[in-house]
Amino acid sequence: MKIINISSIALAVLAGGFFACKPDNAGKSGGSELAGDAAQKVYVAPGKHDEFYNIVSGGFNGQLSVVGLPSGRVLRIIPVFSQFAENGWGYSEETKPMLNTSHGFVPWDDSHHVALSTTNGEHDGKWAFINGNNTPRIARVSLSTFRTDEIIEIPNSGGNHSSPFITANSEYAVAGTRFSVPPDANADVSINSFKQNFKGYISFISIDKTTGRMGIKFQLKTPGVSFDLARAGKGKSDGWFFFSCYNTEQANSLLEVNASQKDKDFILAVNWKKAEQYLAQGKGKKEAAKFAHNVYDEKTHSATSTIINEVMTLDPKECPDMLYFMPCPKSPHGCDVDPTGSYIVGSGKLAAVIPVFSFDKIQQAIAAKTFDGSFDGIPVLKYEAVLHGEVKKPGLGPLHTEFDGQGNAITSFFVSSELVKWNLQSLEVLDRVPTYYSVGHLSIPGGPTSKPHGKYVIAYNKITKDRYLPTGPELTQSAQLYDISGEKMKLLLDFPTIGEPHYAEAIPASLVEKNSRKIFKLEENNHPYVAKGEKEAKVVRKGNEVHVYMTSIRSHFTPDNIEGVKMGDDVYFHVTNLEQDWDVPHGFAVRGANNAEILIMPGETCTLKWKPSRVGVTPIYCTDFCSALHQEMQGYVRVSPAGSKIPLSWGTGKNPTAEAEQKVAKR
Ligand code: K7E
Ligand code: CUA
Repeated sequence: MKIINISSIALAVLAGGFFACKPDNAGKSGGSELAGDAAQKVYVAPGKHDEFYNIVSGGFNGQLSVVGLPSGRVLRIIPVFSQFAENGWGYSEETKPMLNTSHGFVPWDDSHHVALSTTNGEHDGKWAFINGNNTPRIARVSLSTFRTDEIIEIPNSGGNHSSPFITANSEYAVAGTRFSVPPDANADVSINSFKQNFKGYISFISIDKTTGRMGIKFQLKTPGVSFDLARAGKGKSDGWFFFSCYNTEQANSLLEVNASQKDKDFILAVNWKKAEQYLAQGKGKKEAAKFAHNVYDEKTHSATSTIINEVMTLDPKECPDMLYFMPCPKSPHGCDVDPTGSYIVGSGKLAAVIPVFSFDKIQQAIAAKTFDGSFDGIPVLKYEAVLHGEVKKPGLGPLHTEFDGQGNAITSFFVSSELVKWNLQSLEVLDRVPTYYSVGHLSIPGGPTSKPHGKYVIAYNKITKDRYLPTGPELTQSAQLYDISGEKMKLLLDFPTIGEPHYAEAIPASLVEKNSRKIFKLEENNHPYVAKGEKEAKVVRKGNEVHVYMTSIRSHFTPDNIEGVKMGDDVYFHVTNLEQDWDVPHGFAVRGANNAEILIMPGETCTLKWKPSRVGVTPIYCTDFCSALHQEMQGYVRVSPAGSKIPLSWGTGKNPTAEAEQKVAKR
């Protein structure tokens, strides 16, 4: 009884503090902060392009969206971890392997963080990386095709939240496990044995410079805590990585209370160059693990999934001087590194200050062994010794910080619903603006890089209440765009988002648009079922499989009449789009297909599997309005009873049955 009382008081205190969200001047149509020339600043005239691509996580929809800034116009949804019936992602035979995991086919995930590739700490416009939290995965998306090219599963991990964050030269993307877990190879242990058996694994995923190909280079077996967010060092701190950790209490139940006990949790500083040295010295151990690695090949237009059965691990106990804990008040969420790499900003969700750590001081403290004891064998650096200073009374519930490249930082405050700008040197608060409401992440174009592009900050809000037309119990989540070019931040625009945007990055259009892919070359199409011209179109029976090598071009399919399919057959429509013009996809759908349509890009081959459910003639059609005669782009498939003698026949512009019957008669 007593215990319950204490818990509920603690809960009430925490919940009360944590869920208040409206700023003082809430309810006004946007506050006095709305810039007078806001409309002009976000207006992108018809036919004109936006200045930035905003690559936005879809949260629980497992996708990415691409938004133009400053207009807020949605340009594309890129399916990543979730099936997408709009274009057949995860439904087409070619893309199904992309969603394979060690748990089998997993067609959904929860995505939080986007990371754009960098070279020398600056955006290079090549790839976007994004995490799947639930079934731990990292995906790589091409910024040339705007498609998911690769997905790698992370073993020894649960709730892949501290992920993916990348090093300055995109050598690695890291993934820190949110849930500490027992090693996959020996996981049947008592939950109560958390402190002995559970580990907080951090994975270093290598990225090939030219192809982008990922691989798990090694995992660090760190103490059982919860990793929340991370950033790589850059400039002077290149070679280091910083991870915020909570639940240093190592609780395994009622974390809301039990993981909020300590005054300070930690930021883990990882010397990853040192880890590489230990690896080269042979300190790594291969451990059994099981994870999928899925790669999409642009030439075969098909994905393959490979299951890998071991992973290289490094035990910090055998690798001294590689890891250090820094105390950080209290339950830190964001952990951000400024453009010069000199400062590491921790954001304690339950803290009243923002601690700013100095990389130089961290190095000095390590050299002088200014420790404050150790945690599970890892030295804890003395808080005061590594602190650059604290931002006092910044707001309530700091979550994330980005940088404007002018020596300032902007931090989001979930509880007090505001963005607060402060100076990195003086730690003085310079400006604050309300957000509507409960801002989570924020993004400055180039904010996490060595060279922020500045100009705007975008707040990604969790709650919108009265800001939009109501749509029933579920309201849109939203982004708010602020001008940060002047001394004061000025609200310019609200725009709704797709799913829950946790993090997003923005990149100048000039770095991306020139590389945008227009078509896939037909002569380079190595799909095993390609038909490179109408003459190659055919229908082939292999037992009860019927393979249709179909072509599409404005405005017909070849073949568009097919007979001889029987009940019990599995019909594979392999559709090649013969077009070699930009922006001319064709779609394909067949009545009764219980999966999706497919949308085939110029030069590509895509396969829809269909199992007929009844005898009769079934229409097929193109689903994408491709020409004035799109509505004529249709055909029929005749399905006869199992055991029927109707021969397999096909054609376009002729009567396939009559021809087939003639052939049969001649024999
Ligand atoms: Cu939304 Cu980055 Cu998952 Cu903070 S996290 S808000
Ligand atoms: Cu092809 Cu419509």
